[in-house]
Amino acid sequence: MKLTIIEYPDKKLRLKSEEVKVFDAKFHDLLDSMNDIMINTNGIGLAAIQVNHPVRAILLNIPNEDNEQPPENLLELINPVITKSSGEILYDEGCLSVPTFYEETTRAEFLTLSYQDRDGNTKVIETEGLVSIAIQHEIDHLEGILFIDKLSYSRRKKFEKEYKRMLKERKKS
Ligand code: Y12
Ligand code: CO
Repeated sequence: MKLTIIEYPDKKLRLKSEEVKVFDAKFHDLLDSMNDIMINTNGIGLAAIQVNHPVRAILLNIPNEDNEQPPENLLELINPVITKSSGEILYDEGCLSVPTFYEETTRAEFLTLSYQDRDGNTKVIETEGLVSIAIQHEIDHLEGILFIDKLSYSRRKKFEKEYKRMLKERKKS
């Protein structure tokens, strides 16, 4: 399946994603194609809405100590729900849909997450650190929320100016 990543300020990123109810070959093809584009664009997390599919599916592949993302480390989280969260952690977040921009964001450090796998089996995991950060970032996408929405008013204004300039420069080259 040919996919492209939607970038801010595309309004489609604001859609609320729908629950996945059918776990068929077409859905598996979407997940496989999402993984291809995530890895090929140096992403570590991707929500289906970022490739124009407003369904509650997210992928994560956090690089290991050697900065590799082996396929066995891929997490496919379908219809994820955070049932418990605690602690606080700060991280310089980036997003494939907001290229070139990074900003420190505060998230919960520890999560309990309920989700379904690609075949619809329900699972529960406990996460910490970067995995928790990535999960919260991606679940926000399912609600149409971007990490730039969490910026202060003045920081957001600065971001909008810099981002517009980046898009203009990119168009020229
Ligand atoms: C911690 C914080 C946020 C997440 C969400 C997932 N974010 C990403 O996967 C970000 C990827 C990213 C990749 C970039 O590299 C390229 O585009 C080649 C990038 O660089 C530029 O835009 C120039 C920015 C973001 C997970 C964990
Ligand atoms: Co993102």
